[in-house]
Amino acid sequence: MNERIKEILSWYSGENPGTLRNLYRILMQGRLGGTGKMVILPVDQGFEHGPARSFAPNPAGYDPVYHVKLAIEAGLNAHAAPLGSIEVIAREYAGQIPLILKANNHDVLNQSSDPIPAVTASVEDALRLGCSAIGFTIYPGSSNFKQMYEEIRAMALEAKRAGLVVVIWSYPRGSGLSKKGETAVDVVAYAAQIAAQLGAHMIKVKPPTEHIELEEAKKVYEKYNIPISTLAERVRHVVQSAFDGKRIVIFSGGPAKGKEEVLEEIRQIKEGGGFGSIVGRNTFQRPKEEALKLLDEIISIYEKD
Ligand code: FBP
Repeated sequence: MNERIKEILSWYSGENPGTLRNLYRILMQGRLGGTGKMVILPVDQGFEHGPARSFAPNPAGYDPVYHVKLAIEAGLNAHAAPLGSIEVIAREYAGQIPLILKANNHDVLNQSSDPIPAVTASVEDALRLGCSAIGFTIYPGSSNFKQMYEEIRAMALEAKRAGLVVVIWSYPRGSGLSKKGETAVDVVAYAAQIAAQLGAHMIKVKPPTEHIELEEAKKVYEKYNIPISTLAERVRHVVQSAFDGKRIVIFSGGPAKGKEEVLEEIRQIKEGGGFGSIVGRNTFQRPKEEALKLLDEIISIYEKD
């Protein structure tokens, strides 16, 4: 094991060998294996946004098999999906790429200003399907935060006992925040801290903007001159907010956008010390060859020393 992977695993030394092995698998898989960086393909958007919104731009994506093949061919570190999709692919692709079972999900058929996902899969499902990790979304800022935090507390305990990795999608949202506030730098940093304190091994957040949502926080950012003017600086601050970089923090891709815009964002995430990306729509909504090419360029950015 190289020094960087040893260092990362040392931050999790309280965990059992099963969890460390699964984390190691994710860190060692694919083209970024051994670098301490990672790129993951998440495909839960069919559930989260609806099938046509997610897959009409590239209809091959209606089939869960398409995504796991894309993740393997591109040399990614892991693939995340809800229960039904994992059940379709788990047997045929067993052992070929670490799977993250998305264990709660939300849909847009009942739009509440205080969203809360439903628990849609269990630790037992993850073990039965040979997954390395469970994935769980929390919405800090929703008035239902208490239920989500308590659900992940219970599921994380069970997952850790079973030797799985816990990945938290920490997405600020709800009546406590303005729309702009969902990606404000102070709020995203706070969301990373909350996920770390809830026991996440890996944390997924959205790239933060320069906006500061909370008045009390604003005073502190100004007083201490916390640099937040470039995305790289903001990424650095978010990573620092997750135990001074001792938790793996990765950044999501967001709605489909131009290639140059995606690549520039990745360069900044890399420069800011982000551990990698979890990119869904920007890859699977492109035709396969184009997606493979983009993923190749994304990986090349993370690969550079
Ligand atoms: P994308 O790269 O497509 O944004 O995927 C990352 C992700 O976290 C998905 O797992 C999830 O479905 C989606 O973002 C949620 O997006 P939104 O917050 O816009 O509903």
